[in-house]
Formats: sequence, C-alpha cells, structure tokens
Amino acid sequence: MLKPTQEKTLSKWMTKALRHTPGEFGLTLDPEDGSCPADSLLAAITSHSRWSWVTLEHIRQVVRNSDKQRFEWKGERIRARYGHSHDHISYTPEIPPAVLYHGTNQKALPSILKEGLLPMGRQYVHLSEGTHFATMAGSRRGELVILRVDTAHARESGATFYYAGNEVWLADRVPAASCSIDQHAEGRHPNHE
Ligand code: HQG
Repeated sequence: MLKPTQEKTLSKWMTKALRHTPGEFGLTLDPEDGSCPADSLLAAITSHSRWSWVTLEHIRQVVRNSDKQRFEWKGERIRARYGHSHDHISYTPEIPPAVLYHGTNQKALPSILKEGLLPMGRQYVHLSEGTHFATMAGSRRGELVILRVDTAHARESGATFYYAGNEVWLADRVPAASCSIDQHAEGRHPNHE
C-alpha cells in the first residue's frame, strides 16, 4: 500500500506523463484514445530510483483512489480521462445534458464573460454534470465562481461537446452568452458537497 502522500505524488507524476509530456517520460500514447500499456507506464516510473519499488498494484491503487477518477484502465492499457494539453486523444462529439457546470474564480470572470470559456493551456474546456467536480476545479485558484452552461444555446452557437466519463464533459469553447453565474455557489466547499 502507498501512503497518502506517496499516492498523491505518484498521481501527479502520472497525470504529467499521460496528459502533458509523454515523450519526456519515454511514452508513446495511442493517437485515438491517449492510452499506453500499463507495463510501459510502470517501466517509465520504475526507471526513477525513487520509484524503483513501485508495482502495478500501486498504480491500481492510485487509479482506484483518484478523487476525480483521473485515470481509466482499458484491458492492459491505461489513460488519463481528461485534462490533456496535447492533442493525442480524440473524443467523439456527443449531445450533453441541458445544463453543465464549470468551476472558475472571480479573477477570471470578467474575461470569461467577455470572451467565453476557452481551453487556455489544455485541449478542451472542462465541464461537469454536477457542481461537485466544478467546485473542486474552481476552488483551486481563489474565490469560487460556478458557471451554468446552457448547452443547447452553446451548440446552436457552434460549440462541440465530448464526454470524457465520470460526469466530465469537454468543449472546444463555450460562448459567453451561454454562461450564467450559479447563485448557489456561495458557501460551497470542495470537501463538503
Ligand atoms: C479559466 C483539474 C480567462 C478557467 C481541475 C480556468 C479540473 C479563462 C482556467 C481540470 C477563460 C484554466 C481542468 C477566459 C477559461 N479568460 N480565464 N476566456 N476561459 N478560463 O486548469 O477547468 O486535479 O486549464 O475557468 O480540477 O480549471 O488536474 O482548467 O480557471 O478537473 O485532475 O482558465 O483539471 O483537475 O485552468 O481544470 P485549467 P480547469 P486535476
């Protein structure tokens, strides 16, 4: 068993490798689903002396305990479900629920209300079916704001949505006119949903 601190550090390492810079870790991701063999990920991890003792079971523990279900096993392969900055993963467009949520912060709000939601450093804008995930995402950078996205309006304006699993949706962008501030966000806390 990994200790909680080890689990967190290994999870961060895995998200970096699977979402952002796989090449830096000697990994090649499948161009369709962004996965790699779990054995390759393990080899990349154990090539570092501090992680030389890690086993597949430790990786399974990280996947199982991830609060946001960041990773997904598919047979012998593993991938990050969402969060990618590279474009080595293709999702199929789908029709989302009528309302999705995006968690952000007060500082970003004026610019979002002007330009809409943009992917910024990632491949897609991240949205969720409920407010729990949005609360966790938005609470990372200051005062929480939760935006409600009218997805039919956004689709009519040209936005495309993709399902990443675990109630997480992705969009190439969301027009400002499809967003409204969720007035119930005040008082929400990521650990008390
Ligand atoms: C904001 C983490 C100014 C956007 C999280 C966000 C999530 C704008 C930031 C997942 C903007 C981008 C994704 C605009 C959007 N002007 N700011 N026009 N449009 N923004 O981290 O959604 O723990 O790339 O509101 O919890 O915060 O890593 O996206 O504040 O689940 O698994 O620009 O990543 O999960 O920030 O987070 P990010 P995000 P993990």
